[in-house]
Amino acid sequence: MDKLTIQARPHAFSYQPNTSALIVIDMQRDFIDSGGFGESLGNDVSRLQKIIPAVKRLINGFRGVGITIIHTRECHLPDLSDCPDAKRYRGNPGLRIGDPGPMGRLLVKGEPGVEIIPALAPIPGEKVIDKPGKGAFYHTDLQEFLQDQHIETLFFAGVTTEVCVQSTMREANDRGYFCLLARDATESYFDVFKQTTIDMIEAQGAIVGWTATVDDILTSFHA
Ligand code: TIU
Repeated sequence: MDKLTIQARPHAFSYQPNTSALIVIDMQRDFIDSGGFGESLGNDVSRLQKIIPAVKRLINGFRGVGITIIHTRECHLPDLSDCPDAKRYRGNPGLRIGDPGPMGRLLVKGEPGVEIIPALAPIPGEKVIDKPGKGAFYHTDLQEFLQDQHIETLFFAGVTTEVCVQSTMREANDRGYFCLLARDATESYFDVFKQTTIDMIEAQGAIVGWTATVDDILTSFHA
């Protein structure tokens, strides 16, 4: 199969659709909706809601050409045995991971807050990875899944840019995957962190990976 090319930053990005996958990071109610984990940390969740249409367009585009789609959700076992104290007992939030909130226990598997928002819900056949860490490779079967599917290139979208998205891109980069982040399909609670993360990823000749807009990516399908 011929390679496709995206007008990406810091320079053009080539990939083969049949060895590519889109990873949509943590577009779950706990980060996007009011009353979840993100808001419990003092964040304005409306910032993240603004990217929903762009993420939807990206997912629909990948579905349209049959490229593998993976969704992740950050969550812990109900007994919190996979939530280290260093993660739970930090800062002074009103609620901690595992505490009951308006959408169930924060970041606990099976609770309503862990569900991916309905607008971006996975469809049958799309893989959903529950991850206890910020990176999606840590304590998950992501690496085995990608190897089984012969995936070489990963496209990224989701939240938050500098936390779970960047951690996962760095893990992927170290494992040898070509990585591209959809700049307008990711968001942070902090404007400066989003921009700085994108700058860091692209710097030094794509030290972590490439970035492009959703339009740039979708255009490459029909070149
Ligand atoms: N707090 C924050 O920015 N992010 C997280 O805690 N997790 C993810 O990024 N998914």
